[in-house]
This record gives sequence, C-alpha cells and structure tokens, in this order.
Amino acid sequence: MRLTAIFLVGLAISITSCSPEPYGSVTHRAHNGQADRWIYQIGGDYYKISIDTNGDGKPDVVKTYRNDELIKVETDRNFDGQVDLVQEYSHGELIREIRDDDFDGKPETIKEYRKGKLAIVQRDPRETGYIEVVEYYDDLGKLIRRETFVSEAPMAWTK
Ligand SMILES: [Ca+2]
Ligand SMILES: [Ca+2]
Repeated sequence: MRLTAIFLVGLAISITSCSPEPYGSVTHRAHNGQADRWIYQIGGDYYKISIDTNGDGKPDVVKTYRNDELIKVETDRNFDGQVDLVQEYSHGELIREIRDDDFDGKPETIKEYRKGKLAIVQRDPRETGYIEVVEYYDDLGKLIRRETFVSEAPMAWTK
C-alpha cells in the first residue's frame, strides 16, 4: 500500500513537470554535502537513477531500470552536459552501444553484441546522420564482412 502511494506521487510529479523533480533517495557526498544521486520514477515499471560522478553537481551517468533490471546507461564522459555513450542491456548483458567518440553530440558508431560478444558494428564515419558502413564479426571477434553503402537508417541515439 505504501509503495503504491509513493509510486503515484512520483508519477504525478513527472507528469506535471517538464523536468521532473527527483522523487526519492537523493544522496550526498560525504566530503562536500552536495547531492550526487537522484532517482526519478518515469512511469510504469521504469525508473532512472542520475549520478554525478565528478562532483560538479550535474549528473553525468543516467541509469534506466525496468522492473529493477538495468536496461540502459547514458554517460557524459567529458562532462560537457551532452550524452556521448549509450549502453543498452538485456538480462544483465550488454547488447548495444552507441558512441560519440569525438564529443560533437552526434554518434558515429553503433556496436551490437550477441551473448556478450561483438557481432555487428554500424558506422557513420563522415557523420552524415546515416549509417554508411556495416561490419560483421565472428565469435572470435574477427571481421568477416564489411559493407559500404548509404543506408536509409539514421545514425541515432535511439532505434
Ligand atoms: Ca557531473
Ligand atoms: Ca560524433
């Protein structure tokens, strides 16, 4: 009963606010008293935990959970306020990774994993916004095929 009430409060906050207020468990760093972890209920069985890893007060890692299982990690590796790495998980295994390694806000590599091993890499080397290269890897991590074409599939942070 109590859990239901907490959930409803969280849901109400996220609907009524563009930038939802954290609904629980704001923790603080021992050394500076600043919050470094916020939890947001985002509806249904989903919630997010935002973490400030470098102590600047702004979150740089956001973890999304469904039914208490981690499904996505979004990371701002250079602390510029933009996500540059998205990792998607299924049953505890990394299945997909979207990377912006030059930190311009546009992803240029999507890596797909099967049973924990790299299987397919999609690349947008010129950052046109579309996938131009697809590479296939075998179980030993060896490149077995490379296709170059301009795909209609966009190079995007989400499917
Ligand atoms: Ca930070
Ligand atoms: Ca980029």
